[in-house]
Amino acid sequence: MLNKADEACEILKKHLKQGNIVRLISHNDADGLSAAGVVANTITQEGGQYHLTIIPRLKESFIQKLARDKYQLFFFCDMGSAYVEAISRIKGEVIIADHHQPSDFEVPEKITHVNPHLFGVDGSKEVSASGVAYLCMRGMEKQSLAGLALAGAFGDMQYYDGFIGPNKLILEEGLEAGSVEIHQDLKIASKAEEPIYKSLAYTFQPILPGITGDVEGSMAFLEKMGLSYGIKFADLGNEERDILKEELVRLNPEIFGDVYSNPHERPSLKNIEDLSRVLDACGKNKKYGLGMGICLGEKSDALEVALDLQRKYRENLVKGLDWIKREGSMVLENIQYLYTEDKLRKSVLGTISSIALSMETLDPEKPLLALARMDNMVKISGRTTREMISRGVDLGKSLDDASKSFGGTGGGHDIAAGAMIPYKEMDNFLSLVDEITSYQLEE
Ligand SMILES: [Mn+2]
Repeated sequence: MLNKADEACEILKKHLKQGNIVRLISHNDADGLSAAGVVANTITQEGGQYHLTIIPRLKESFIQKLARDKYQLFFFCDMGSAYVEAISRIKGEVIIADHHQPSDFEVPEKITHVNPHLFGVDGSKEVSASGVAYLCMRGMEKQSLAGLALAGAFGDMQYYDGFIGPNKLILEEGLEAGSVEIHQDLKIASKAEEPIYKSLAYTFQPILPGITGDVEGSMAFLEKMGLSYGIKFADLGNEERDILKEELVRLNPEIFGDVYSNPHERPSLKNIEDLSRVLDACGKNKKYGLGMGICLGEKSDALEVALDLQRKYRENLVKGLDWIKREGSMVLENIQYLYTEDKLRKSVLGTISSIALSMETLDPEKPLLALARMDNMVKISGRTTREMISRGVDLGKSLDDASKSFGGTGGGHDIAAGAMIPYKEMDNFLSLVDEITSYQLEE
């Protein structure tokens, strides 16, 4: 894979040398924004120019439009591997830096397809699109971008007891270059930014029972210890920190461990997981320009605006989790589902589904489909756990198969996938996914 990435690097260098504007297309989540950030930073540093579009998903119609454009180099991040056939109709040269399952279509010579799955590397665990993009820039010595590359890996939940595979290589290069540092600390969200009761309530990874997603629970926890909950973690004394650490570790030992930071970043973004969460909030709120501004280190009020956005987003998460706690899910034989037409709930549906499973607010042994009505269509986010995957569940496959049977589209990873189907087929769709899941569990 490194050789393929180097090929991509040579092609990019060639086009930059010729003064060509790079047509960059990427995905709207934390990984896609980080990937675009890695490529865009590189192009700028090398004195080149790019034209960037961030999109929620790649569509044939969009590729058709690109095929009429006169750029010499098209660069797809975090998407494209499943659309090689359509992309092959684009006139210029193409680089695809993706980590989703590729299609079988034979890749024509003008497309440089960099995807871990083509090289026996697991793209769902070992490297995300930002990492693949980083590997493509490696020939230009871009170790300063390793922190940004790892933010994407965090965003795609690839940190699981440490980084492995290419993610580990990126980490090591970042450590060596001083763009990434590791220290042992409490893994609390937005410690430098929020009062401590919010930091704790907004810590969704790892889960703190009774505190995560529960502002009042968090306040009560701190009061019991005699800690004032209104101040920031950074302003606690050493003794207070020790007491807090001890109590939190008792709730969940995973709360203390390796924390990754980028020493060159602004204070509220130094923690790489915090950076990935801010990007996630930008993506979920369709503020792609803002997210990119942060990746590019723009010195404007972008950061303040983004942090505000993140606050509102987190409030919505807490409200959404409260809704799940109150109402629970509808349970079928092998799966369970949530359904909503509420605008705020829709905006956080996929995320609160993941959290509700990991907090065991909902039964983690049943894959969860979260359905959001969009006029006469229904958008589905599917979530399950690593435990269920080891038992055979593959949501990417079941949502792909089931949605196609009812005139919809779908797909994704085994642990998290999505689909879009006509509203009138919703019940049929649910029973089919239920049935497919039962087969998956039997195999
Ligand atoms: Mn990704």
